[in-house]
Amino acid sequence: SSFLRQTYGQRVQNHSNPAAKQLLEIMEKKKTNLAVSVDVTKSKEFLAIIDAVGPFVCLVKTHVDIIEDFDHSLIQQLQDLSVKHDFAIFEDRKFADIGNTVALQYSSGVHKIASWSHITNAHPVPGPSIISGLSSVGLPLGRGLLLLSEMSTKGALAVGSYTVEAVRMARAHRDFVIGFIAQRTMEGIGMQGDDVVDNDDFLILTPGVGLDVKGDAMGQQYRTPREVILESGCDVIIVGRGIYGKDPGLVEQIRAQAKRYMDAGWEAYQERISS
Ligand code: 5FU
Repeated sequence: SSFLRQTYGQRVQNHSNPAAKQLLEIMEKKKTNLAVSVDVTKSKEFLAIIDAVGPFVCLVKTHVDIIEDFDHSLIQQLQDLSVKHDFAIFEDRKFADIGNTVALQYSSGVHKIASWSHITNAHPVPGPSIISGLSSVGLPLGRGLLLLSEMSTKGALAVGSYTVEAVRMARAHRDFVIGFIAQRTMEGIGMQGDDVVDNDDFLILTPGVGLDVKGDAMGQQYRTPREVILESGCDVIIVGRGIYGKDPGLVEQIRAQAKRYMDAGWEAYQERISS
């Protein structure tokens, strides 16, 4: 029995991590599997986009280190919007260092990511110690971690046995690792023998989603919500420039695009659970 045919609401009970539960509850309640990636460099634009897409998203994904006029009032405003619109926050930090260093990068510095981001992510390249380091900070705060087991870019090295080992690392740390950044379901990956049951309901959050173009000039590759959710078994579509890319100043256009992606993602999900 696969988790792919369970509803987001049914899957809440498969998780003990508070961030995973929160995300699934929001998805079920708001009927959206859309996450918006807000990669702009000015606070004002950042907040305006988030306020515009808020009603349509389960999650807002940030790269807080690209904001030029960052200060902590921005975090307060982001948190206020997350309460106003009921979405979770995911700082796409892609930690990749030794445990001691990532624990400091996660808790401290200018951004103090662990204090406000419900979910963050890490490259599995250093091995399991990156999970121990991050969980020493994040687990007591109820945070969740995604491992990058695959990437959306042309020529990505996260394939084959690297992906399999990433899944094995996650299985050994189910309290803190809630899922993956990946391009397809990780269900069954790395299981040995036909008699072993895969009891791990990981969340798959998937970037590289676009309805109008196939890629950008820097190696990004886009697939449609239908390919991602229905054909590949992912759970959340992450969309950036497809939503705010045309004119980040035009709130009505951004809202229309967010609605368009939300509808496409939800339709693909409904087809999946009823198949
Ligand atoms: F891990 C990954 C990945 O494999 N591909 C990605 O594109 C992360 N991303 C992020 O998703 C990337 O850093 C951007 O923030 C976002 C995609 O933005 P786009 O504008 O939809 O291409």
